[in-house]
Amino acid sequence: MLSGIQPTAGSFHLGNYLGAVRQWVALQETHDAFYMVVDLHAITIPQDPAELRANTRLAVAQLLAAGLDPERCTLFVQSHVPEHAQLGWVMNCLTGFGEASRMTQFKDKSAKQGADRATVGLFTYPVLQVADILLYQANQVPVGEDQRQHIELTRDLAERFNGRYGQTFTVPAPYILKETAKIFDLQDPAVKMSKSASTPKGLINLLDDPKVTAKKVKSAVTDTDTVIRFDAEKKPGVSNLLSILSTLSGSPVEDLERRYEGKGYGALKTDLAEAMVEFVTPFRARTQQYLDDPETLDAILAKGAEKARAVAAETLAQTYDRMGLLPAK
Ligand code: AQP
Repeated sequence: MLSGIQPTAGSFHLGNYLGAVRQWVALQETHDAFYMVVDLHAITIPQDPAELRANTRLAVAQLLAAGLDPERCTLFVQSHVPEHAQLGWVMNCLTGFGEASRMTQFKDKSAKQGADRATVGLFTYPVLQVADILLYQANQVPVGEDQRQHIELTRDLAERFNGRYGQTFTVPAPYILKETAKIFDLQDPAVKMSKSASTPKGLINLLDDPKVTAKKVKSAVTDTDTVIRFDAEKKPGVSNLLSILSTLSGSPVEDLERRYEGKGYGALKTDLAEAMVEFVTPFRARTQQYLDDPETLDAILAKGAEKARAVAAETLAQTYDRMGLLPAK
């Protein structure tokens, strides 16, 4: 099991948590799990150095606050394991230019950057992601729906390498839960909640003041109908709220539909706002506790990098060997 998250926005948003991090926490109990803060992906767009450093620590603190346990998983920072960049280069040499050009996340992100400002790093970041996954021989990758195409690319490249040089890499599958595969913007439920595309009112940042979060939930866009029913096509706003409440409360969507029969959207929003406040209040406090203890944080990361490197170095050495790169004596 392998997954990663960017340290770019400061606070994680609700989409990051429900789409990915929540699954990471559950899966550490049953799988040999590697989770990382992907700072090398973050630098595909310009970053302020001091901010990047602070946000990397903040991302680690949030992962711990969400429930990752360094005794149960390997938690590390991507740049602490140089094999990512090294296998990334190998994968670049295996990827077709046209193949990389078809990645929709690159198209979206480069459009936001402006064609002249998008870097080669941004163009090849899906290929670095391939290396991230293959280094750990991951069977499954818990991510949101927006990452599905990158897992497909990973599968293609793993099979290509194995076909050309002999069985080397495990071919991974995406691990995407239907209910939380895509959390939508609260103001525009046609688009995914995203740190760069959402309006501030449509984006729930987990570290925001809980009062702000409650207000955003209460002003979420719904529709002119009054029935609380899950219908992603006809009632995207209400369906999004139902998915979020269902996951946070553990009640299936059908139970929620029954519970709100004959009630208005106000009741649903009030309960969801309450559930959100209940979730973010201790999350914020725990994050702050980890931030207040940088030595412990650094010790966790040092141990994580050591464990990750042991696995990554073995995969890289085998890859180089299969390809005929002369070993250093
Ligand atoms: N709206 C979402 N619904 C479900 N899952 C989501 N993820 C992101 N948005 C949603 C999942 O979160 C994980 C980490 O993604 P990331 O490192 O790309 O984080 P991000 O850059 O903060 O995500 P954004 O907001 O989507 O960034 P931009 O605006 O740059 O595109 C991944 O598993 C992702 O699927």
